[in-house]
Amino acid sequence: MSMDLSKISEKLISGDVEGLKQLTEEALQSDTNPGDILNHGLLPGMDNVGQRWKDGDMFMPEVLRCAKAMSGAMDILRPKLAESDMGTAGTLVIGTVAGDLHDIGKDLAAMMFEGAGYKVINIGIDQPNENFVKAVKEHKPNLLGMSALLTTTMPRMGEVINSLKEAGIRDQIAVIIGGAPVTEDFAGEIGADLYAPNAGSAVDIAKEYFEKQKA
Ligand code: B1M
Repeated sequence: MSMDLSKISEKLISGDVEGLKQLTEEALQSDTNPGDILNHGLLPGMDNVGQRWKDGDMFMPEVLRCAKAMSGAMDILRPKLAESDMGTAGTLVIGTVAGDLHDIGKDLAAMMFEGAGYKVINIGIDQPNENFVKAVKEHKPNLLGMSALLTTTMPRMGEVINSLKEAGIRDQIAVIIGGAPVTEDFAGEIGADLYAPNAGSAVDIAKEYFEKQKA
């Protein structure tokens, strides 16, 4: 019998790393769909954490612990999601731009894409502009994702886009950007194709974009 997935959300919100791993295993053993565990257990839990953070009801060490719990559960889910996948939706190269060490939102976005069937190449934090270009050349994704949490590092996103143009590969990919200080207007200014206000919407925004391209 499928598990009540609010238990997963609650365990995540409590930042119980080992408890969440155990519960995730139990959910899989009880034949709960891995996509449901992600979409109806982990992600609502993480959304709740984000909201509590914004409201000042949760502090940074707790947020980090919740992110660690999420990551532990994802390590268990990842292979199952890949098995249950509806085929590869595409390939995403994603990273946090140079000078920026924030990775929680970027990793959430990566997980969302992974959960939606994308092959995800997460190149990490503090990535020099040329590493994005190198990764695009190497992995030939259809989507490049960049995250920035600092107003001082946001300009790196535009620089990466310019480097892609210089390398003659800008037209081969769609660029999606996100991060707390990033806005739709900024995305337009730097010539990004897509802006996602949160990790949850990023996949839908990309899907809609690719569907429009096909039509
Ligand atoms: Co930093 N930090 N931080 N920090 N930090 C902020 C961003 C800040 C707003 C805090 C503040 O002053 N109020 C501020 C930036 C101010 C500004 O630039 N305007 C700030 C600062 C100043 C700094 C330092 C400079 C502090 C210092 O050392 N004096 C320093 C910089 C280090 C560096 O990067 N070079 C620093 C360091 C750190 C830690 C290392 C301690 C830690 C990061 C740990 C980590 O990421 N592993 C940290 C944290 C945790 C934060 C806050 C508190 C939380 C960020 C977070 O993870 N939020 C943050 C304050 C805040 O945001 N309220 C703050 C939760 C996460 C889920 O949200 O990343 O926004 P977020 O992601 C969202 C969306 O933006 C979106 O989806 C997610 C939600 O679903 N999204 C995408 C993000 N990327 C996306 C990509 C996409 C799509 C959607 O597609 C590609």
